[in-house]
Amino acid sequence: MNPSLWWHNAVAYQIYPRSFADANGDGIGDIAGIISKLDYLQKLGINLIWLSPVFRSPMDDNGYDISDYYDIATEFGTLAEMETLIAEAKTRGIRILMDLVVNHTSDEHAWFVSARQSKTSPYRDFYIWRPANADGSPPNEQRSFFGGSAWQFDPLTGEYYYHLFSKKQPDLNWENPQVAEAVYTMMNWWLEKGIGGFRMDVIELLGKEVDRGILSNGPRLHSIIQEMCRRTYGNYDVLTVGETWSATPEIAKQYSDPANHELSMVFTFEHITMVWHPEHGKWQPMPFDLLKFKQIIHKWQTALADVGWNSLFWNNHDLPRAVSKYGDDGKYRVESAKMLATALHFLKGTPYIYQGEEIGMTNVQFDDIEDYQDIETLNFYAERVTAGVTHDAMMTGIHANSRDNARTPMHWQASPHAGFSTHTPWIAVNPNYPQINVEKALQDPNSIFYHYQKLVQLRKNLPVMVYGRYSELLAEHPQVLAYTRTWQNEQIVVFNNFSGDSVTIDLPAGVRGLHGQCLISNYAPTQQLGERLTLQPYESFALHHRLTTP
Ligand code: ISL
Ligand code: CA
Repeated sequence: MNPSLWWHNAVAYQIYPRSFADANGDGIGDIAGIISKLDYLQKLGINLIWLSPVFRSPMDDNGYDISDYYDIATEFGTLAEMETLIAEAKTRGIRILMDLVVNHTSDEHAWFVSARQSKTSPYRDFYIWRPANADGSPPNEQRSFFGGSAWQFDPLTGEYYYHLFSKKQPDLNWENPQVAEAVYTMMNWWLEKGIGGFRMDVIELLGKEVDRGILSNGPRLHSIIQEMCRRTYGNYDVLTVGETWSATPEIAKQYSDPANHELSMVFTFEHITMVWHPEHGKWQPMPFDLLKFKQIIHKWQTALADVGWNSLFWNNHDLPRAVSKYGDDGKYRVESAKMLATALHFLKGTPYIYQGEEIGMTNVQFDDIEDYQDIETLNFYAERVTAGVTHDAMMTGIHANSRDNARTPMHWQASPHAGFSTHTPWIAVNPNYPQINVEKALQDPNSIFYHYQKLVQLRKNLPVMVYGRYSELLAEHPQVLAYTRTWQNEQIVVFNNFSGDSVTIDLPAGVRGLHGQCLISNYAPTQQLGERLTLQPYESFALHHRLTTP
């Protein structure tokens, strides 16, 4: 493992610009709003921002539908403001990761506007077109991830185009080398502006073979990424993180082994999808099973121990809030949010904090489907209610897993609209903002915020937290996630009670009786272990000690 890579001990913070901070009072978050909060992020201690897309976009999918990669969405600001954001972040030691969305563009991108005009357009082959079947039906049965067919008939030229997401997000044709060239030019243009790297949207779809029904992990995928690396970010000291839903540990290793010159790391989702129904997916959630969760964490920590690198995250802009999904967002909200933070940040990899996680923001439960804004949520609601699923059953799934759980405005203050905006926001605020907000968190030395601040600081100062070998403890315990990290003669022992009960455990021989320094805890600090350990509801702590050489 090369210890000189700057992102090994970095901590990232994800911003969803539309929902973070609105500076000009139109109800929509913007770049000026982000700039105004950089001091806050510096105080948290993070040194990397993953910025969800801010590019010019008709916002069919809140910016994941890009109509101009070289400009900024009008509602978010200007290119000059984006440059100011990069510069202002830099003076605070913070780099910016841009969101690279190149599986598809918007249908309003100039390439697609030209492509759809005629079969002889120079951009026709930038996208994926197929003739209709003899009866006029689409080329095949493939479905879009947002519901409905993956094929959209375009009457101008009488052919279908392919879209894995909404019909306003036509897929680029990565079999056309001109697409790659155009994307490299764009990536280098941003790299020259001094960005810190790229988060790569659904990158695993780039090698797809539509006619054979191969979507993820297509045969050309890794050579596409290797060439992209060589032609663009490989020439800069930047971080790249790919979104890869179907990566196995072996595939993740392939992406993130530095010898392969592909990506710094990938986001994998096995710990997320484990509660999705095998057939009905996220709309029919299943109960959380800690033993299964522990096996998944263990599997990934072990598989990438020596080669490759993990990313660590509990939530993002597509996922429910961590404290609601894995903790208790009622009685033990503060305890369980801190426990989840500790459990994640002591693992090996680069942690990503999603906006609002650091104050323990929770899922939202709008009663009315009209209050939801997310295209995926709305499409599936319509599709399934038409197919006979009841409103109540759909709302249960939406409350658990709608992407809007992560997208309600950030809570800055107890004032109207949570201090996010002076105007009614584009999506309703979570009504619990008077209790849960940044202003309150900053005034309380025991807040979740300061717990995160401490974790971020510890990672910067403790090589054992970054490079230590991970080893599992109490593998069979159904309520407690525990592990050690060991580096040279230092060791950190971490215990996390994932339940609302107090739990007493018999400690294994290796940790019995040890004493050391309590690095962090969410109850009174524990410095000394006996033969047995009692953990309070959601209690967690990390103990740092030196190993005596045998
Ligand atoms: O959120 C999801 C899981 O249910 C997916 O539907 C999601 O769209 C998928 O994870 C891919 O996500 C990425 O690409 C999408 C965009 O809508 C997401 O926000 C983005 O993270 C299309 O660009
Ligand atoms: Ca605004």
